[in-house]
Amino acid sequence: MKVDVKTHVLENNRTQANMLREKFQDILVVNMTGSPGAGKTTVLEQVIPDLHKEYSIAVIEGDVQTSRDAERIADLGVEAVQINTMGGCHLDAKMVAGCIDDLGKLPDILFIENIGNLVCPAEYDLGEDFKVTVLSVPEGEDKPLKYPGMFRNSKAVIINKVDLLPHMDYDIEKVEDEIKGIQPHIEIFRIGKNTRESSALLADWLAACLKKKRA
Ligand SMILES: Nc1nc2c(ncn2[C@@H]2O[C@H](COP(=O)(O)OP(=O)(O)O)[C@@H](O)[C@H]2O)c(=O)[nH]1
Ligand SMILES: [Mg+2]
Repeated sequence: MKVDVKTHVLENNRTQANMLREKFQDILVVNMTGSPGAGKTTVLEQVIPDLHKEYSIAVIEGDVQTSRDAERIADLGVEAVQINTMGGCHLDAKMVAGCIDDLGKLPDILFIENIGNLVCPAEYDLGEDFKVTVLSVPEGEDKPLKYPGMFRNSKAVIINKVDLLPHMDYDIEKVEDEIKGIQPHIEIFRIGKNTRESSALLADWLAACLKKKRA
């Protein structure tokens, strides 16, 4: 008998994720994905202070090791829980379920920062409303076409570090067209250091997603 291990693992994960989604009925859960160093934690540091004026926020931080990102988030005055996968290349729904009670009361918006990787996090449902992928200019123009699964499974993409565009050979319009070629309805946000308005747009969009879910 042939057993398709990958399908079996993903089905088990989906069952657990659906149980989480029941729990998350009244809150917005955003699974943040992207390569190591793309700027996932930095983007959270930019949007959380805006959103925290009106909403309670918590963050689950996934990392292979260390609690550095959770400490950065805790410095913003919001709750942060760290999951260390000790070598694992993605978070799964069981890991999220295992730490959700550490948060106490569920917040209005829960961010889950996934392990830095454009491959397997695309396939693991964590009970989230949607994935937001952070892509950064120094990674190069070719990443959406090389890792289409991540873009197909994301509701929004942030092209981060746009402040570096003048120093790089990077055609941002072409990259955006290629992302839309993979997923025509995707939202795209350009964010960069010293461009505050753009992270404010992302914060507004996330708040609108929460309001729509609760309407
Ligand atoms: N120039 C520039 N650097 C950035 C920007 N966002 C993040 N970085 C830098 O990129 C590095 C990785 O950021 P981090 O948020 O830790 O990435 P993560 O691994 O995806 O969470 C840090 O040194 C940040 O200061 C940006 O918009 N512009
Ligand atoms: Mg990080």
